[in-house]
Amino acid sequence: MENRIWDPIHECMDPEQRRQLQLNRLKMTVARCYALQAPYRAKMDAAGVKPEDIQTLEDIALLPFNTKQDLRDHYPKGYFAADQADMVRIHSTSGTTGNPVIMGYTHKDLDVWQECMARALTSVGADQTSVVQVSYGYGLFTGGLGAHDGAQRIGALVIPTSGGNTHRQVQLMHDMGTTHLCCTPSYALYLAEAIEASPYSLEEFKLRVGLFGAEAWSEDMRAELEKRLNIKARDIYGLTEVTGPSVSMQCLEGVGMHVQEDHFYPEIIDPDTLKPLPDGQVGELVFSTISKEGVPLLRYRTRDLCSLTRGTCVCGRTTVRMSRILGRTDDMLIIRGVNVFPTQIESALLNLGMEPNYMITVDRINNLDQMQVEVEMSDAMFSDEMRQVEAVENRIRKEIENIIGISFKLKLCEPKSLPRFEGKSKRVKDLRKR
Ligand code: DLL
Repeated sequence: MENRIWDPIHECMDPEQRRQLQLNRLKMTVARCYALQAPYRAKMDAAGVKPEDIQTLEDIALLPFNTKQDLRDHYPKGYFAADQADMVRIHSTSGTTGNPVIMGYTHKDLDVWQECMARALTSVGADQTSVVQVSYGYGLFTGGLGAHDGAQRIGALVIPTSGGNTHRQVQLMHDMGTTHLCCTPSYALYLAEAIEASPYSLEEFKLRVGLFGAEAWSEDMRAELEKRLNIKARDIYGLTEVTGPSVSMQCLEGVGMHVQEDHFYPEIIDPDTLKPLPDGQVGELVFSTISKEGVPLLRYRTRDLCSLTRGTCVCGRTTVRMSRILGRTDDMLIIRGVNVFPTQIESALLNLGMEPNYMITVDRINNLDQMQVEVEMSDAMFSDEMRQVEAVENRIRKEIENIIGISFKLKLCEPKSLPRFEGKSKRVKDLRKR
């Protein structure tokens, strides 16, 4: 596959020149937020910062943070910085509690987003000869429409399947010769299972690349999906509050995700002290949108944990790269004081050659945190003798314990008995939060 670049001027820009562009855009955004976003102006006033205090990129550290709670508190339109007449679309995140977050996009915002998604698709070898199947959900979730618009912009043939109806997905993928698949990694795994159970052999498909994101996944999962689907699996990141998919994306080189820095300015902070951390250190990712009109956000705390690396990539892009997301500060489970991420269980199961179909339940019994992990057996394991099942159980327990470092209750389940996910997976039940 050829290494192509959609927008060489911005993606391969001299970093010093880019910093100048970022500073100009940051200053404009700060002025816009101060003038038009009453809740943020109040925050800046409380912090004693005026727009003219921002003279260098480092001055960004003077600005107050924004959080999801701020957006919820000012639901639905408190952060809108453009007239509703100039907004052309909304997207929304549905939290489990409280108000959802509504983000409005102007024509220009959608244009920038489409450009970013066009960059992402081009970076994984897609062009107008490609067939892009969009199996992210369409609607208020940004995945479906975001990927769709970008694929259309590069002139690819788009198959807008959205999530679900897995048999039809497989049939269309086969019959239409899908080359690029966009969905969550957990749905990609489900599709791999469905292909294996279908009358078609993998060789009959034209699939070359998967652009997977919207949830945390491990390197082991990447290897598994590459093997099971005979593709290159690449990571794509984004969030509704900043824009949607393609805030950053992995190119075919597969080393980190290129941040679309001319539009989104990233920082890594220590989530406890809130102080900026140097490149290479893992901390909370914070984004400032520097070209948005509808709902610009300064120093938005994503809660996602990762690190940043600078330097020119083999592909030629000069943009800063972020590591895989290791987890979220708020989906990290703290069990008896130990930090556990669901992706660690995923890795453990894949290391054992098992499918990463699992559920985690955490509860507090007699003041003590208890974790149960349900793991699905394969057909072969299920039909084995009891003695062998015990041996398998011990192996699984040991592998998971080695990775997470705490004891837990393991429950083996029948093949295909645990839920499959068409969008973002939900593998944790934390009963302590009742
Ligand atoms: O998930 C946007 C998106 C759609 C990204 C399709 C990629 C592909 P939200 O629903 O607002 O937006 O959720 C954002 O999802 O803060 C991360 O915690 C998580 N997330 C998104 N992409 C990745 C990724 C979309 N590649 C939240 N790796 C973010 C890990 C991801 N986590």
